[in-house]
Amino acid sequence: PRSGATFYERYHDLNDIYYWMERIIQDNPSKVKLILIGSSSEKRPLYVLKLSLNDNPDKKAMWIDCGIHAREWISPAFCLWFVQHSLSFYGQNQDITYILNNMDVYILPVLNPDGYDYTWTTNRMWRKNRSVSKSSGCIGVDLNRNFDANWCTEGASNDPCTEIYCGEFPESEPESQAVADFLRNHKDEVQLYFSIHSYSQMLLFPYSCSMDEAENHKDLLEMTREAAQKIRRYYRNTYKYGAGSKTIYLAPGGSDDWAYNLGIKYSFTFELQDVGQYGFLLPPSHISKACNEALIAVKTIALRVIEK
Ligand code: ING
Ligand code: ZN
Repeated sequence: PRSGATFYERYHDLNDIYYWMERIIQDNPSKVKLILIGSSSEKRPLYVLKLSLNDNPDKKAMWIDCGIHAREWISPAFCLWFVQHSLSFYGQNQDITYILNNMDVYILPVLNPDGYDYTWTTNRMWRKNRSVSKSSGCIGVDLNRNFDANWCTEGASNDPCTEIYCGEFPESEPESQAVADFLRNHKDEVQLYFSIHSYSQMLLFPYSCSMDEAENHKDLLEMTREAAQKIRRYYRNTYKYGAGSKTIYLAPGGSDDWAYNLGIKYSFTFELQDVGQYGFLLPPSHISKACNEALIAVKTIALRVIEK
């Protein structure tokens, strides 16, 4: 590692992330709980951390998932960064204190552990999960095309050998099914949903699965506009914002659209750094700035949602 870089300024393989989770719960037993929500197609555990820093009875919650796409390494790095920031600055930083006094946080650091491990051992540019298609022998479903939101229409493929394969049916994959089941069971509590990707520097919201406008489009647009403005002001970096289909591309079966249709009306997909210079291979020296940018965007939006 670069000399002076902390744990959070490096990328970590899957086993290190599992060890990190163990340590976080051991060191913070009253604040963090480990929840097993399912297992991957290669039978790795899917763990969610629940941060609950205040026992205010009628607290709502936010959800953050990272690592749905294997090669987007800055994404799991952000989930770790967020947990570290929350635990270190609760009671110190005004915004994170206010947010955690009003919301619990469910964090899934690696939604696609099989794919993530494969990018460390075999193919750095792998995107999908690692389930085997019986018909073709090809491997992997794009988990962000496998949710039940205009599933497998334009912007996804039914060819198992492509990068945007939608799977055999909605939630055919254990990873997407575990997330969907968890959110269905917690939908009265979870008000705010984030899915973290890279790259392209965008703050996106529904819909990506069609050109329709979300019912609260104006609200979502204003929240992302404010978040992008803060990133520009504090970190001198530019993030685009808007509905997915009009800002990035038409993409059915995504988790944020599905969560939105479930009733989580504040639902976002963030595309972190960069805009293509390094792309998925963002150097570790950029982790701190990339994560701080995303953090300010999460905080800005969470504060607005709490005010509603
Ligand atoms: N981008 C997302 C993708 O899955 C996206 C864009 C956002 C799709 C929201 C659907 C919903 O293609 C990356 N980089 O993966
Ligand atoms: Zn992605």
